[in-house]
Amino acid sequence: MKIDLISIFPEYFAPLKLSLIGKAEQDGLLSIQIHDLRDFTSDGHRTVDDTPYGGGAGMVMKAQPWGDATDPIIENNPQIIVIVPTPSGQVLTQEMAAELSKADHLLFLCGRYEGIDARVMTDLSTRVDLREISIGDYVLAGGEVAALVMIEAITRLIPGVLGNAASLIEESHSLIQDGQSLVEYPNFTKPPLWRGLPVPEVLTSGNHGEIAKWRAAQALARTHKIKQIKPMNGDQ
Ligand code: 6GU
Repeated sequence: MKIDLISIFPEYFAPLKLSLIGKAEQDGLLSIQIHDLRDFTSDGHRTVDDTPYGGGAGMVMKAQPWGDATDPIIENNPQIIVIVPTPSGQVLTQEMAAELSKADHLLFLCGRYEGIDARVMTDLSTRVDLREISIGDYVLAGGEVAALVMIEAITRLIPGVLGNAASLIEESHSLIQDGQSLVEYPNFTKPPLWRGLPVPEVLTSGNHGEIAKWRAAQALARTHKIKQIKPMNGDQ
């Protein structure tokens, strides 16, 4: 997968060199390119923002630098998916991450201030698959951290990026009830007793059927607790 990122703070993406994503890039599974929006400005001050038409607080990112930065990237890649991280977008789900992990090429437009001139999105949406995506119901100062979150959620689902393929398969088994993802069951490792707290007996029983049943029940109970979704078939 190829990933392009455009931002006025390219240094924000230094963590992409670390851990699984950094390794995946070294292994040739990912190719990440970061672009400085200010390289596409046309004035000496490298201005990227201006006051909003209609008035109001804050500044809006000018259309021209975004247009000039995105044109060469999408030019020869009509199948590219362009993602605009924004608190007014559709909230990212595991299902969306799974779908996006199948893409060949993603481009993230990381805006700051009160957002990007809306004509940039209108113009892009005539030529490419454009998605405005939020990472949750709160407001960040810019799209960079949200893009990092999205990239981690998406790229760990690419075959070979996560070290342990078995853990992905296990995860997919515990997904989706009524279109909602199930959270994981609690995990334990040695020692069997820590600060007076024992490991649940079933996990040391060696009975794999009982272990699977216990884990499924725990995952369901935790999911109901945090998401307040209705239990199926009236069971608690
Ligand atoms: Cl994607 N961007 C910003 N700026 N704030 C957010 C967000 C994105 N998702 C939630 N809050």
